[in-house]
Amino acid sequence: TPFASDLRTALSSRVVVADGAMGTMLQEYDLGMDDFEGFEGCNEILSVTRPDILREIHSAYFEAGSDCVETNTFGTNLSALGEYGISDRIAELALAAARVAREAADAYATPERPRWVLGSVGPGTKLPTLGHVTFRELRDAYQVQVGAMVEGGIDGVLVETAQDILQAKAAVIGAKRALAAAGRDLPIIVSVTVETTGAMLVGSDIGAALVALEPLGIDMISMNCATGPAEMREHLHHLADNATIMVGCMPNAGLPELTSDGAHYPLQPVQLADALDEYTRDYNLALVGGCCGTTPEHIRQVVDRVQGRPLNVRKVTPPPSASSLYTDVPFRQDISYLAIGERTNANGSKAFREAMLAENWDECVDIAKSQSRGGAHLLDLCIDYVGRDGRADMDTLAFRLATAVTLPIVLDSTEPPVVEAGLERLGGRSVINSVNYEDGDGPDSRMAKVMPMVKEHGAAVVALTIDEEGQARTAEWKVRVATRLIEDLTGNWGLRLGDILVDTLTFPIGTGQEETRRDALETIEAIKEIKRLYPEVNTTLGVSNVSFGLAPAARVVLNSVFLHEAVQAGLDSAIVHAAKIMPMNRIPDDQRQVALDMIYDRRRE
Ligand code: HCS
Repeated sequence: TPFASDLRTALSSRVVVADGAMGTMLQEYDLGMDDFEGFEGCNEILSVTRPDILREIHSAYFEAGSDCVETNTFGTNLSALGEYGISDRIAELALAAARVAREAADAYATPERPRWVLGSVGPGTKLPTLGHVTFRELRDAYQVQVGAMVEGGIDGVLVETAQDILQAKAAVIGAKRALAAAGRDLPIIVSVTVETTGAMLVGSDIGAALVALEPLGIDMISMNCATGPAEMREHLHHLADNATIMVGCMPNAGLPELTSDGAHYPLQPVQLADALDEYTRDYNLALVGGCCGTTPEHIRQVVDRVQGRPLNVRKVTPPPSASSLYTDVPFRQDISYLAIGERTNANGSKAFREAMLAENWDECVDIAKSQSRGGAHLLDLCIDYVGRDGRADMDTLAFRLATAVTLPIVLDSTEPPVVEAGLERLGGRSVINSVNYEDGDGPDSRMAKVMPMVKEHGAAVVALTIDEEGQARTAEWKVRVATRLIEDLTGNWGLRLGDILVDTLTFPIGTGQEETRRDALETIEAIKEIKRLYPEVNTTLGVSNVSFGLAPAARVVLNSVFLHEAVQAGLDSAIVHAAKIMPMNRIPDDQRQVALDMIYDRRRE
């Protein structure tokens, strides 16, 4: 039936219309200090003191034809209630608000015309990316809020007005934990706010937000607040072309104009309806509604134009990508390879290690920035160093790098708590380096500890060809472990093939040791075979290891030639010092020949 009572089913088949504003509607009422229990301006209090007003607003939207209304819980969170010193009332106020909305919805619902309640989850006033609040505090408070709203009868969760991707992640993860605890599977929508600058408050473009949020396992990405529909158009276009999940839009009634008696929203109901009519067609929007300045009259006109319109199937195949706070970076580059900067590594770079040990964080950030200038697309960050507090070092550096560099981060650590510290600081989509079977895949293995974090935070992974027997040395062994990893990560952990970067490992071939001299060759053969078996999987490699032990100039040549050969064989990305990779036409023929003979084990004794 076209009016199935399940919200998720409805959203996937036809245009669902939400309500308009709550906050600006409340401003129209003449409310006194008593209504706010003395907490002047704290709209959330009204859920217990003036449920009659909320009922009136919800009813007005249902009368106008809304399929769903939002709970009065935009500020029922840690920081917004915290401003009034009442953050201990999150559950109480969220529950009360959800009950009022539920009752209103039930009063209008009929078998033919279900009405739903979306639990509004606002951003609060403190942004984790800027260090105002920790990820964990936020996540846990959001869990409390969503848990109470579920108890109050919501049909879906709407994380809205997201200004910081990391805050939105905390909200989604908190919501998922609450839903799991309640044994419920409700749709989760994340609606981001893009300012007139074209970016979210912390500087993220819409692509960065999509790449980071979609893998969390949400149902829809939407946009709301800050602007009217006109300014949202190009961003909606991007979402329509790149989101594999549903897309929604709830604009303000235009850009607010400041007048002597407060903000005035200029967009007329028919203009909002015109825009949303066009956007639902062009971008196949599943949910539309209004934000600040919109009224039941706006919604009435939107309902008349788009409500119930069937959705087309949007078939998109966006490239698997990582993102920084600012922008997204596909794992597969059109030309050449994806360069993962290797210098921000306490084991691989002396300069970085010394800066870290001296806790000269500015210097660490400078090294990261120089990688960025040198041509890296992603940044490998490894702070593991015996005797240091890895969690603390990762916490410090990931926090700084999140805003200081525009490159997505590869969190490189053998310690699950270190990986977690990084994930809790990075708003973008990170890559975890690595998972492998060094200690097997049992319940106490690192694999079993890291993968739940990868899943919960929506990260991608480097899958390293190491098993219980050690580091895979032959092509056959490398392919065997890669296959096991790929099948495990997709089958048991639900990763997409494109979110796996298989690292086939390579050993130094110039040390004169008999047992490693064929290593580059075996690696190249393994890459070819893995790409043949799994064309969608990405491959990566720590290239510089191949030349370990040689003189610096020879290392540059061997690394560059080996990288070139590996890319020819199908290598998608490499962990390298990008600025020190030479193009083939700049390497003298005789030197290149020596390198090729080493790589393909054609050395004369
Ligand atoms: N649903 C909220 C959003 C504020 S940005 C409201 O007040 O309408």
